[in-house]
Amino acid sequence: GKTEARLNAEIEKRGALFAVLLDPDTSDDNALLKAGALAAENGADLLLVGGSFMGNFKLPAQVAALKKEVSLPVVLFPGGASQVVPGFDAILFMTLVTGRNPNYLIDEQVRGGVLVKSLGMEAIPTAYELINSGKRTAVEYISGTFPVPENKPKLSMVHSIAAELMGMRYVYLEAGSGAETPVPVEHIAYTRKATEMTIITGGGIREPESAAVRVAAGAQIIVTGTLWEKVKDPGLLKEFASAIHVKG
Ligand code: 1GP
Repeated sequence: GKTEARLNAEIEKRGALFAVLLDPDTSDDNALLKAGALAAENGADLLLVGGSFMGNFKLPAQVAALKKEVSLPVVLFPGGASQVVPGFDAILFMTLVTGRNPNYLIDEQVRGGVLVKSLGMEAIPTAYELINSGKRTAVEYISGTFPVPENKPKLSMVHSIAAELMGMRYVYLEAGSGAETPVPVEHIAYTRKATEMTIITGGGIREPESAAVRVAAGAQIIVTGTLWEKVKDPGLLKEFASAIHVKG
C-alpha cells in the first residue's frame, strides 16, 4: 500500500521514525488537530490515533480536519473492530500474537476486516506483542492475556518468527500505555536478528535517550503517547526527533 511504502522509504532515509500517539477520546473538537499539528511541526513523522476505548462520534470529522492541516500519515491504531472508522491513511491491522485469547487472534479481525474492506482502507498487517513492564497495563487487563516476561526476549522472538511466516510485515513490541518501564532492548534485538519485519515499539518511553537505545537495538518506529498529555514542549519533541533520526 501507499502508506506502508511511504513509511518504509522514510525509514530507509532517516534510520527510524518518530510516531506520536494521539488520544481519540476528546470532546474538544480542536484537541486532536492541535496535538497533531504540534507534533508535525516539531519532528514527528507519523501520527497514530487509538487506545483501548474509543467513544467519540466526532472522530471521523476530527481526523479529516487533522488530515487537511498536516501532511504526515495518520494511521489508526485500534483496540478493536468497533474502532474502524473512515478518514485514516491506513490501519495497523493487528493480531495480539503473544496472547491466547481467540477474540484478539481472529474475532476482532473478522469483524473489523469487513469494515476495512468496505472503506477501502489500506491495512498494514501487524503482529502485536505485549511485553511485561512492571505494573499491570490496560492492554493486559482488557485483552485478558499474559504479557511476555521481561526477562524472556527469546519468547517474543519466537512469536515474531511465527508472525513473519504468517505474512505479517510489521511487529509492534508493546509495553503498554503509561508503562513503568519500556520494552527491554533485548526483546527488540532478538526480533531484529530473527526477522525482517519493521519493528515498532512503544509504552513508557519518556526520554529521548530511551528512544535512541531502542533504535540502536533495531526498532524503526518509536511511539510516544502519554508523555505529551502533560508536556506540550516543542523542544522535547525536537529532541526526540533528533535522537530517533539517526541517519539525519
Ligand atoms: C501505547 O505504545 C503506546 O500503546 C504508547 O505508550 O503512552 O506510554 O507513550 P505511552
